[in-house]
Amino acid sequence: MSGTVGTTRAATEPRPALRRVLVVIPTYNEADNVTGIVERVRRAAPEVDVLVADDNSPDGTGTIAEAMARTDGRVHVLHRPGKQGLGAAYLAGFGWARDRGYDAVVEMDADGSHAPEDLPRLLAAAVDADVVIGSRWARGARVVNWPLRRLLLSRCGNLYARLALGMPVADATGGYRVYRLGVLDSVDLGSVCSQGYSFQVELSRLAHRAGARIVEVPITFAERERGASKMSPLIVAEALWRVSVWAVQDRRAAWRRGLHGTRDGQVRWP
Ligand SMILES: Nc1nc2c(ncn2[C@@H]2O[C@H](COP(=O)(O)OP(=O)(O)O)[C@@H](O)[C@H]2O)c(=O)[nH]1
Ligand SMILES: [Mg+2]
Repeated sequence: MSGTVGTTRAATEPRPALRRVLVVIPTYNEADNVTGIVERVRRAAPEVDVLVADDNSPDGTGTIAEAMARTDGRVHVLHRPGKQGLGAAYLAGFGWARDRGYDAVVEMDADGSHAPEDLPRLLAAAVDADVVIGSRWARGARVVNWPLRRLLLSRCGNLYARLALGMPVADATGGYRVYRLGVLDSVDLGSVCSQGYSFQVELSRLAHRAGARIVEVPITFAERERGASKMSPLIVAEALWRVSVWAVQDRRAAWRRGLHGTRDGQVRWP
């Protein structure tokens, strides 16, 4: 394990046991993947529940998930009216978890890039952390079969996010995570504006600023084998734009409060 950040609560300070965990899997046109991923989660971590948050996928993903939910009481489906982006699907999933008294939520892609077999390791790390990131860029992690342009995008995006926002997180854009509900309750989720993948950066930033203890656990991330990626230039542009705006806002706020930027341009929070 590596990359521990956030110090408000000491590593040794006991955190409540994670009794009820919900894995939220956002889906849009994942008919070829949804059955396999849910089955793998159930096998890898039989004690956790699964919520498929489907945006009314035209390929029938929601119907397939519904059939699984009928035969497995730990599988649930949240049918959403239409494609509204990853961020909105996760926020709806988090709300679903809070309403039902879960202790933690897990974010996981449907396409197999995030191996459910790594979940026990992530949950073990959450025993003394508020947020656990399954990290592609922590020491010991591997990225398999990703095209060079995606590798570069992820590397550069994370570097930019880290420098611009002063967050010592190696994989701020990664989407394999555990959040304790307490952390989500301590941040203003109503202020979250990201629609696409900048959602992950936005939540990292909010959690970091709230003093959450964020731990990165190395994972092996593999490119999807079936179905199409929903990544688009618009999603990249949104992330770039939002990170830049947050960076300016952070510096303005620090300046107003009379805080000093560090020599590397990062902002230290009180
Ligand atoms: N509910 C929902 N899920 C989405 C949406 N966009 C992407 N996803 C899901 O988010 C996960 C990651 O998307 P993916 O296309 O694999 O992105 P990539 O790994 O960056 O290429 C997958 O499970 C997608 O089905 C959306 O608008 N709504
Ligand atoms: Mg993917």
